[in-house]
Parts: sequence; C-alpha cells; structure tokens
Amino acid sequence: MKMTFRWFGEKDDSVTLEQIRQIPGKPGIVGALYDVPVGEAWPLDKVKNLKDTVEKAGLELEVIESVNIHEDIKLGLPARDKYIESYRESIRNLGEIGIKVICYNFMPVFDWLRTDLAMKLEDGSEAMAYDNSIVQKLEPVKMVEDMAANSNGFALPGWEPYRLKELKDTLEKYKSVDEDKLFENLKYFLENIIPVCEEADIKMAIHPDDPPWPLFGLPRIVTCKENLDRLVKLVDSPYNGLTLCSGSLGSNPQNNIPELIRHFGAMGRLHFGHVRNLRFEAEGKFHEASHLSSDGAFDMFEIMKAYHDIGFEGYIRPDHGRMIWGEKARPGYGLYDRALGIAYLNGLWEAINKK
Ligand code: DNO
Repeated sequence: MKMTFRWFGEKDDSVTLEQIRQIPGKPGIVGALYDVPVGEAWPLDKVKNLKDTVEKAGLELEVIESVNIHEDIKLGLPARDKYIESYRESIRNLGEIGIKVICYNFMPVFDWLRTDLAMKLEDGSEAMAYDNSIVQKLEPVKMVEDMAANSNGFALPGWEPYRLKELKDTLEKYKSVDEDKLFENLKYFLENIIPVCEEADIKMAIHPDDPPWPLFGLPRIVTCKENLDRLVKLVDSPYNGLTLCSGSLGSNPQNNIPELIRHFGAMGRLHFGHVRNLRFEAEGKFHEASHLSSDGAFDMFEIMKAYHDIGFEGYIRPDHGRMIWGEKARPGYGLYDRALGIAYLNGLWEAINKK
C-alpha cells in the first residue's frame, strides 16, 4: 500500500507541498492539471512541469485525479472520437512522466454532490452533509449556483463554471440516455483507451458515483457490486480497474466495503482506495465524519484489514476531512483533518502488519 494525499496545485489549494511533506510517512501526491478544459489533451510540458514541482518539494507523483471525460463521450455523440483521441494523448503524456494510475469518473453532468458543505457538528467542526429529501426538491441549475456560492471561493471539481453554462442543454441531451446506453458508451470509451494504457503502463481506476444512485433523472452506473462486476468485464484487462471510495459506495448501506475490497482485489482490479467515514441520521441522510471508526458508521480496521489481506500494492488516500481548528480550505480538502486521517490509517496498517 502506498499512502497518498490529494493536492490541487499551487493556484488552487490552500495546502502547500511543504506542509504535505511534513505529514508522517511523507505521502505521495495525487495531482491534476486544472487549467486544461475538459476534452483537450494534457500537454507534455504542463504535466512535466507538475511533476517537477512535486519532485522539487521532495515528493512523488504517480497518481492523477482526475482526467475528466467530455460529456459527448458519456452521451455517445459523434464528436466523442475527437475527445477520445485527446484522452489517448493525455494518457501517453502522463505515461512519459511515470504516472501509474488515473482516477476518473463516468457520472453524467455532476461529480459528487452534497447538500451542505459546512454542517456544524457538535464539537464545533464543520463537515459536508447530504440529505436526499432536499435533493428531491432541488432544481439542478439553482443547486449549482448554491454550491458555487458556498465553496470558500474554490471551484469544486466537476462543477467548473465554464461547464455549467451549458447545463440546461446538456440535461436535455441526457433524456435519451439510460443505464444500458451509459454502459455502452463507457465500453466504447474503454475499448478505445485501454490499449494505450497498456502501452503506457497506466491503470485506469474509475471512481464510484457519489452518491451511488440516480440524481435528477440522470442515470448513474458505478453504484454497486453487480454494476462494478459488469464494468470490469466491459474490457477484460487489469488496466480497466477501480477506485474504491468507501464514502461514495458506503452511502448505500447495502454496499459492504470490506467485501468489495476483497472481491475486486482478488480480481486484481483495485488500484486506488479513497478512505472516508460517514455518520448516518436516516436512510439517504448522512454527514461526513472524521476517519476514526467510532466517529462514523464504518469499521476502519476492517477496511484496512481487507486491503492488507489482499496484499494491496496500489494507492490509498484519506478522503474528505472536516474543517477543524479554524482552517479555511476547499470543502473536504483541508490539511488538518486529512493529516489526522493519514496518521490514523497508517497506525491501523502498522498494527495489522504486526499481528
Ligand atoms: C471527491 C472526489 C471526486 C473524484 C472524481 C474522480 O472528493 O473523490 O471528485 O475526484 O469523481 O473523477
């Protein structure tokens, strides 16, 4: 297992590489470019530059999260071939700088969704929360405006303002896309990129849908064991793999996270783990918690033990943390609570290792 930490780059993150370097165990960086529009290839000079920046700070860069997928690919529109070609070029360029895993998602229009980005918890910390009954009453365009107004000035991944201008139009186009069609479009995409990944030695690791159920009538397919099984079979290669996000899949209590880790780990399809804890107030109503097992619903020991038992050689990162100690940062991505998360996950790992 290689411990990592997500970093949004010099311009887009309140957390610095110098700070990350002082986290016990010196985690590797999970990075990305944020100034290349979705659908365009990531230029070699820019990815080299990112790599150099990270290495100059004494850290490693082997994971990218995310190279986002143009909506026309998900919709299966004729222009997809052009965008897939750009994606292939990005993969080749990332292969040149030694990237090993690309995390991506195939969620129509929206990436992850929370209804409150700063819910006050009893101890005075703030956490992101989700309530299905609120989402059911929401109008997507209004919701996006609210998110933008509440994100401490940072653009949220997947919610970039330039994409949202076309929101209404895009929602209309999805009316003819159901689950099966979305699976078909994912298959087409994977068939066209996996051979390039094999050459570049980069594993694709799809991120689950968060939350893992349809929203606003849009289909979502990366949601449960059955669908993940279907997904890994779309192209039968270890390069077609998964990011197992405990918080995303785990928001549906029917998804048993340690069991999923064992199942897909045994198949050699697990390349990246996002570890996060949640506390449920009701079905479809939860808030994110500290990583500690007793603060939420998940047994972190069992999760880390499952990774240990499969002999996991991929990457793990702490996921969304709370805002604590007065920190102002991108929601979910402050320094302090994620650093505590790493220390705790590493502690569990050490104990499991010695047993
Ligand atoms: C949430 C993240 C996701 C993830 C993308 C991958 O905090 O885990 O936004 O990066 O879904 O494409």
